[in-house]
Amino acid sequence: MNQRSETLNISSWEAVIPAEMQNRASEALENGKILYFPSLPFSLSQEELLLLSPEKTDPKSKNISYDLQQDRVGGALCTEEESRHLKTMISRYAHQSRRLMEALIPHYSPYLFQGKTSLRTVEILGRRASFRKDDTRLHVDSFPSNPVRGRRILRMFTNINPDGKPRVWRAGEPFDDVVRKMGPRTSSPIPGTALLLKLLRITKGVRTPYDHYMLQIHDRMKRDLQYQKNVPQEEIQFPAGSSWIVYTDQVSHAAMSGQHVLEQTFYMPVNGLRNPETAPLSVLEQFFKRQLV
Ligand SMILES: O=C(O)CCC(=O)C(=O)O
Ligand SMILES: [Fe+2]
Repeated sequence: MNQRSETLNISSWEAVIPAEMQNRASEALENGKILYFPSLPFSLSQEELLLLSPEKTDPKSKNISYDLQQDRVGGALCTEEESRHLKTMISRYAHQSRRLMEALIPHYSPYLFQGKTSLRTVEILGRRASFRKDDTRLHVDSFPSNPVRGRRILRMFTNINPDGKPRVWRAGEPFDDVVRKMGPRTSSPIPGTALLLKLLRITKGVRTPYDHYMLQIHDRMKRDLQYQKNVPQEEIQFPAGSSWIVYTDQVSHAAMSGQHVLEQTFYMPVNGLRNPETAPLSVLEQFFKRQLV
């Protein structure tokens, strides 16, 4: 589809995937490409289709989220019956995306930790957000309250738009280039801060120097409007019925428009990768010449 993606023609969540394709998938992903499945739709029942409405998302949240571990839905404004359908739909996506991830890269299976699943029904275009939460600006993922301690953020998306509307992204420069530009603009962590943030429950766990630098890079990218405009970039359209997988901590991305996707987050420890050298942790440790977790 373009330079920044690798297309895989898999059209079933239960597909048996040949070894050649498994290797292509892990290599592309770890080298910072978006794995693109042009025809991998997620089917919805009549009741589930009715849930695709932004009014059912609590205005205080960006999206409806589901925690498979606890079997709990958050951020929804629904009747009891709607909640039941909502849970059925999102948990089905959680299971299908896990199943596909494991078939696609069996090497990852023992390491993959399944994070939140989300249903995103609010149109991106025109949505208001502070610069830090504004995902229409190019960024690599890093979240203030959610330290990952070096683990990778791997996300799977499916465009479930019932009107055939694409989700439109921009993809920016390779991670090495991001670090070369933004690394020198970061400041060092202040000793004691990470512990304080944890004690005040601002972070869910201690923020490592890795989390600190990733968050600074995320913020510095989003804050710099010249960078946003001038950095090499490419528009990517994900049509309704397509799916894609990407290491969002490594691939500079921005979501420009679109409505209705399902998303599954996985966390991957660096030692579970086929090539740990490609991890943002390795790149940053080399850049700062120190251990960061
Ligand atoms: O909702 C989207 O299409 C992507 C937003 C984003 O930046 C992300 O999920 O990391
Ligand atoms: Fe993101």
